[in-house]
Amino acid sequence: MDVRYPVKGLYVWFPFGFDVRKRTYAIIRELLDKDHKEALFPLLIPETEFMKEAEHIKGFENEVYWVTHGGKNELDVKLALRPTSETAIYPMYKVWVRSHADLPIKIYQIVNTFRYETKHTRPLIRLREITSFKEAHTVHATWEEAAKQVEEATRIYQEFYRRLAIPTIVSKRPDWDKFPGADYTMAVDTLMPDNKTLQIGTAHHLGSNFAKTFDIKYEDLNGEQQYAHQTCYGISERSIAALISIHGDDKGLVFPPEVAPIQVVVIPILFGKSEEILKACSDVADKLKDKGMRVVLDDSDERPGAKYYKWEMKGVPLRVEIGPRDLKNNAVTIVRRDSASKETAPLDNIIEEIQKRFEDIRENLFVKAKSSLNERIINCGSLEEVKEKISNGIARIPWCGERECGLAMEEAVGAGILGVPEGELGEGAGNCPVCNKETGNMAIMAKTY
Ligand code: A5A
Ligand code: ZN
Repeated sequence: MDVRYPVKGLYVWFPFGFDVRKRTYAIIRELLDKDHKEALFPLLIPETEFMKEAEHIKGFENEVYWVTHGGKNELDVKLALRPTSETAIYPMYKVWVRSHADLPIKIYQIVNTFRYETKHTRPLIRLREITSFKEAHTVHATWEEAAKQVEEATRIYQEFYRRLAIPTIVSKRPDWDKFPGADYTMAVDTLMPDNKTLQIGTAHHLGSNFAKTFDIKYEDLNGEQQYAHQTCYGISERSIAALISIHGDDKGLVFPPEVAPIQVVVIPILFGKSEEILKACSDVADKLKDKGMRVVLDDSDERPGAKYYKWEMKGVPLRVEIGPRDLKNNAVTIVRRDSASKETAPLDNIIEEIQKRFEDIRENLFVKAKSSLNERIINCGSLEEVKEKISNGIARIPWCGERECGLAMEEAVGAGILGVPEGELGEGAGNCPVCNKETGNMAIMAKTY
């Protein structure tokens, strides 16, 4: 991103970054399109709609940008730049939902949203214009169905992050940290290289809280009017922050092939006259391109070493070299960006050789990232221990689940409780460090972005 744009918290996508964004968002679109519909709602929300849901307003009022004028005229009704789109979408859902037969509705949009963030802004992670806000909004007949949808949303997000080779932890946020207006919030977090966690997705059960304020009702099978139940879930370009921070190394970017702007660079290793080698290189490049791969043939005059350096920095997953010896053996040399391994492969089988490595790279990146995450989950027996070790990763400690105890734990440690994670990570045995009650729940605590 170009960070020189003259408004705080707003950044420019360079074409290269935008390419990564496009490929990353193609994955989330692919996953959602299986049973959601994509739509597009307006950016401006009238104050009268925005102010309907009390909790929601409380949560967002300090973050809203207001449009107050049209030219020189003051507007009768101020317009909010959406910080998120509940209050833009739900007045329409009121009109769209009539009967149980209209349900469920599952719609998403990918838009920019604006939040006047007061915490330190930074590219991709905390923006005032979130440029790549993917938000889904669903409507259901019952609370239970909506709860199922929240589960489905976290499943979809985990699948999305798995495609990006990013390991995640799903947990239910403590009550004091849930989305304004929600019954509860499920969050997807990952651990960044600097040992702070990044919330890279959330799914909220809205109950019928918004249905009541926006009057979203359906006629049930008995002809009675019932309030609908809703969910919403979102991800942002934080997904790309995680992608580049978690896989990158000291040489620069490392991408899973699926989202790499360039997947293969072909480099001729020339010693003097080498028409033959150049020809072999351009044949290989063409062959791969025909298969739909994103390939660059670097036949520039730079030295091979300078070329390696340049394409490594850009995160190109595979480098194919052809030198005199390769040519003689009807082979190529393939170098992997993720592991630096160098192997010879038969030229005749080049497509399969490349495809096989693409899959290996994604797996290897995931395994590496996952073990790096696991190594930084620290089991703690006391709050002193949490405080001492939290700068090394995620601290795991028993918690009875009571609000008072949780708040006291956060206060004592100077870091947040992410929640009680799903699965084994959230299960254990011990005593709450505040009230000393026995509990089977393990909470995770971390410094967060
Ligand atoms: N309507 C729901 C989906 C919503 O707004 N949820 S949310 O507030 O939790 O935002 C969804 C996700 O967007 C968050 O989990 C976080 O990953 C990301 N996000 C929130 N604020 C952001 C900001 N200022 N910059 C970048 N990403 C942000
Ligand atoms: Zn307790």
